[in-house]
Amino acid sequence: MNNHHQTKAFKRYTVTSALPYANGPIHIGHLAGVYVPSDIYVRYLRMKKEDVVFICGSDEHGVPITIKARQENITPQQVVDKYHQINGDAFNKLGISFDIYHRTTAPLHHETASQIFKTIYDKGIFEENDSEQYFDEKENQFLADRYITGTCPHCSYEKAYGDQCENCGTSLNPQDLIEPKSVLSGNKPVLKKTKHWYLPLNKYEDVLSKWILDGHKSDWKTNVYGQCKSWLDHGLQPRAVTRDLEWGVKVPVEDSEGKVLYVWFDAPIGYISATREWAKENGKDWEPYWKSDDTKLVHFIGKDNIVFHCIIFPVILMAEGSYILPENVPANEFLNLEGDKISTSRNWAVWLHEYLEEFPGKQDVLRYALCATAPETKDNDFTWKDFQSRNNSELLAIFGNFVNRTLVLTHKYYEGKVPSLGEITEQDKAVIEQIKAFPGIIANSLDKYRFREAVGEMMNLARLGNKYLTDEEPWKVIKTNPERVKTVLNISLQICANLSLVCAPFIPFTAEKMSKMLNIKELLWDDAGRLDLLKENDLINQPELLFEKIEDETIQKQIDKLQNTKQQNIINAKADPLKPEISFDDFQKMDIRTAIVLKAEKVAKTKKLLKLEVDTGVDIRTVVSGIAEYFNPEDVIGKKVLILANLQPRLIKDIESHGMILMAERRDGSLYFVSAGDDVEKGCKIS
Ligand code: B3M
Ligand code: ZN
Repeated sequence: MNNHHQTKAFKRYTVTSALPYANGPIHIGHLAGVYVPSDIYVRYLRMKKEDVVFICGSDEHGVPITIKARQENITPQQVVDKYHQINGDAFNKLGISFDIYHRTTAPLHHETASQIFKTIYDKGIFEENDSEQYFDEKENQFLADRYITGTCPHCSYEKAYGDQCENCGTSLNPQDLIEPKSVLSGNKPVLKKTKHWYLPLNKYEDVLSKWILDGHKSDWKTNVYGQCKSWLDHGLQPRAVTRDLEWGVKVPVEDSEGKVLYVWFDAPIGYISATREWAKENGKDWEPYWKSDDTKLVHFIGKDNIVFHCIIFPVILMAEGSYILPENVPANEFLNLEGDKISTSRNWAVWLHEYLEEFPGKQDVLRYALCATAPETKDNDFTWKDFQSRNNSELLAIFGNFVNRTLVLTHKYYEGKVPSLGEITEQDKAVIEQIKAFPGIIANSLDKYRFREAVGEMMNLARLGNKYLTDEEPWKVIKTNPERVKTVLNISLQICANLSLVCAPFIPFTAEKMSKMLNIKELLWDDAGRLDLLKENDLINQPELLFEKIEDETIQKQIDKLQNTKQQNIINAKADPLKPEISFDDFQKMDIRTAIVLKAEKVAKTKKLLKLEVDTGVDIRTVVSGIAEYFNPEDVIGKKVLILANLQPRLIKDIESHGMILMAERRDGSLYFVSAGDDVEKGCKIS
C-alpha cells in the first residue's frame, strides 16, 4: 500500500460493481448509485485503450433470498435463477457493459470462497467462539437475525428484526429484542449453544487506519472516508463470518455441519471468482487483476455497502495475504423517487425492466438523466418532470438539435460532403480552443469519479456547438458569403465528431448512431480535441433524429402509476389484528392528556426520531417520538397532541423520554397525530 496513488501509473484496471441480490429486479436507485457510473468509467478507460476488466454478477446467498423463497413457496435456487436472468438481461439492454455477469452459486465461486476461508483458517487467524443463538425448536433450526422479530427496546416498535429496528434505525442484536418470536414458526425461540469463526477486525485497526485514514484522505470521497473514520474511531469488534444456515457456501473445515459462510464474507469474493471465470473464458491470467501492485482495483457500490468494501473485505484480503486492496471505493449516496425513499417492499421504484418496455429506444435518456442528477455527494431525488426536462431541454433541444442542423445543412449545401475550412475569425479561434480543451476537462472529472460534473461538461460541448451555429446563422450568410459558411459548417462538423467521442461513455447508443452518421469508427479518447476528425470531402450520411420530445401525457402516466402504487399500498396493508383483551382497570391505569408541543428537534444519527418538549398542563417534559420520517421539527411546534403521560420513562438514544405521543398509523405506514381538536386546552384528561 503506497501513498503515491494519485501519480502512480497502473498497467491494468479491475472495476467491480456491487453484486445485486438475486431476489428482485433492478431499479433506478441501483443504476444511479452503482451501475451507470461504473459503466461510464469503464467505457472511458476502454476508449483510452486501458487493460480493464469490468466485473459484476448476482449475489445469490443470504437470508433475503431464503425469505423470498419462503414467500413464493419455491426453492432459493429457483429464486436466484429467475432474477439472475432478469437482472443480467436488463443490465445488458441498458448498455451496462460488464465483461462478465457471474453468480455466487457457481461452483467456481464456492471453490474460490472456500479456498480463501481455508487459507485464513490454516493461518490460525480466525477466532473460534461458542455463543448462544436463538433456535426454533419447531423448525429445528437456528434463526438468522432476520428470522427473529420482536419489540424494539428503544422505541417499542413491535416489528423490529434481530439485526435492526426499521422504526428508530437502531442496529440490534437478537437478544436485545423484547418478546422475541421466530418468523418461521411464530414460536418463542430458545437460546442454544453454537460455534462460529470470527474475523478479528480489531487486530487490523492500525493497518486499516494507516491505509485509509492516512493513505486515502485526499482521494477517497468524503462520504466514504467519513464512514470509515467513524467505524475506526468507534473501534472494531471481531465479526462472525459463519452462520447456522443451509443456503450458502459450506464452511470448509471439520465440525462445521449445517454451517455456511456469512454472506458478506462470500459475496465480495464473488468479484474474484467472476474474474477467474472471465479469464478462463477469454484465455487470460486472472491473478494480475487481483494480485499485482500495478493493478488499480476500484469498487463501485452504494453507501450501505461501504463498511463491507472498505473494512471487512480488505481485512479478508489482508488476512489471506496475496491480494491487492482497492485503490478507490467511490460510493454514491441514495436516490429517492418523487420525494420518497425508493422501497422494494412498497413497490415505490422505477424498475429497469419496466422502463425498457415503456420507453423503447430511450436507454440513453435514462442513463443521461440518472448521471446528471446522481446522488454523488448527498441523497438526491428523481422526478419524472426532471427526467422529461433532461430529455426535452438538453438532449433534444441542445445536443440533438445542434447535430441535426449541422448535418442537414451539410447535405443541403454540400451534398453531404465535409466542406473546406477557409479563413478563420477570432470567434472561430475561441471556439477551436474550447473544442481542444473539452476532452481534458471531461477526463479530469472522470478520473475523479465526478460523473455528474463530467456529463455536464459533455453537454457544454454541445451547447458550444449549438451557440456557434446559432450565432453564425449559416442559413442566412449562405446568400452573401458562401465561403464563410464552409468554415462554419466544417468547425460545426468537427464539434459533432468530438461530441460523438466524448459522449460515448455516457450515452453509448447515441454515440453509435453518430459514428455511423459521421462515418467515423473506432476513435480513441486521445483523438478527441482534434479539428481534423473529419477531412474535407469526407461523406456524411443522412442524419437520423437522435432524440424525440417526451410529451406531458407520457410523464403524467408514470406519475399516475406511482400514485396508484401509493393507493394500492394503503388498500393492501390490512389493518393490524386486535391485541388481546384488557380489563377496564387496565385502561384506568393510563393517564392520557391533551398537551402542546413547545419545542422540537431531530435526534442526531437517527432517521426516525424527534426530541420534543411538551407542555402537559401539569408539567413540561421531554418526549422522544419516532415521527421524524413524516414530520419536520418546525411542523410540530405548537401542535396540540395527546400524550400517555404516566408511561414509565425510557432511555431512547441516550435521551430520557417521559411519555408517548399518540399517533395513528395509516395503512401505508405513514403516521399522523391523534388530536382532541383545537378548541381543547392543555392538561385535559382523556377517559
Ligand atoms: N448484494 C448488497 C446489495 O445489493 C449486496 C452487494 C454485494 S457486493 C459484493 O446492496
Ligand atoms: Zn426502535
